[in-house]
Amino acid sequence: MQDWLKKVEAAKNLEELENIRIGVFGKKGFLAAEFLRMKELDPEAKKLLAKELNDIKESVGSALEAKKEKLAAQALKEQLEKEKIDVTLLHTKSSAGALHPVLSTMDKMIEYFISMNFSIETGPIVENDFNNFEALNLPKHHPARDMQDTFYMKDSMLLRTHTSSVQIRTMLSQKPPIRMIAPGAVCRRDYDLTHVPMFHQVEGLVVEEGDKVSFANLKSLLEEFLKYMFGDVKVRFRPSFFPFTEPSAEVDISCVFCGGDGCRVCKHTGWLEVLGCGIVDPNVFKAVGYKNVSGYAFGLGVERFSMLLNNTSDMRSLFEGDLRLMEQFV
Ligand code: 2U9
Repeated sequence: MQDWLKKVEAAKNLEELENIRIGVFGKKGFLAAEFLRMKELDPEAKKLLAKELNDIKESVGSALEAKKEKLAAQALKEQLEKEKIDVTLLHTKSSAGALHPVLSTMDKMIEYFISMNFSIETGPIVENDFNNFEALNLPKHHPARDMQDTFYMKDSMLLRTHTSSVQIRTMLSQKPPIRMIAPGAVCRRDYDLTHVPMFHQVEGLVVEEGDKVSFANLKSLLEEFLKYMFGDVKVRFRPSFFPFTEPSAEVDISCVFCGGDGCRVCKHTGWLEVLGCGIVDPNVFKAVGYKNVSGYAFGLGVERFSMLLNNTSDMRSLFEGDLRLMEQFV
């Protein structure tokens, strides 16, 4: 036994200690062999050997445990010493941060509308059915409410699918005239080259008493806006349909990559669709209790603008946090 204890004491590292443990306690180790030998002994000798072996088992076992703790503490100390970092040392290479391209694009949009005397309104992302759908002339069972597009939560709450719910909230709490934009995050169940499940919109709404508001007002506002964002581009309005506006239009700009000649980005049409807009549907005003008013509204996806301004081909790359992409915007 003294031999084993000496060996344990002399072990210089955890590996040596483990070899000693296997030598004593292992399947082919000292104790196993001794217990096997016991079978051949007479009862008295057997008793003596059993006691001796149990003593060895106990004292060598606890010596191993104690030594293991000591060696582990020593190993940790050595490792900490070796990997020590002086956090007070000066870092020679510092890098500047920058706004995320979606945020800087949104800021530029907000700048334009502030200059046009619009107020900035915000609202919650978790919305109720009335503000997100019902009040916007999207009755129950309308296809745009499909489970495919909307993230539903419990108690008939949902993640807003557009920021139009902010316009509804604003109309419910203020009287006309209203001249507002609602920038913010929205959520839809979509994920591919040109869609991510959380993206950003800027929507606008102008409401005046009587019939002061015209499509011509809307058209000139958006033409100026698109020239502010993209420089010298051509702008065209195409008839379209939205449940919350009537009449409605989609707005295209001449392709910012080929100047209208046709390329892969504009699918050889020379045009890029960037906005939706229209005269507010009377059903929307009815839902919020507005009478004798007229208004126009528009909506756009900020990521799409950011991608066109910065030549980004995959929308998902904007949200992967890859520094090699982000460093290009410093
Ligand atoms: C109220 C009344 C009308 C907002 C509008 C669009 C047209 C539109 C899309 C652009 C790209 C959404 O992000 S996108 O997928 N939006 O085309 N949005 S009119 O109309 C409103 C909003 C609120 C009370």
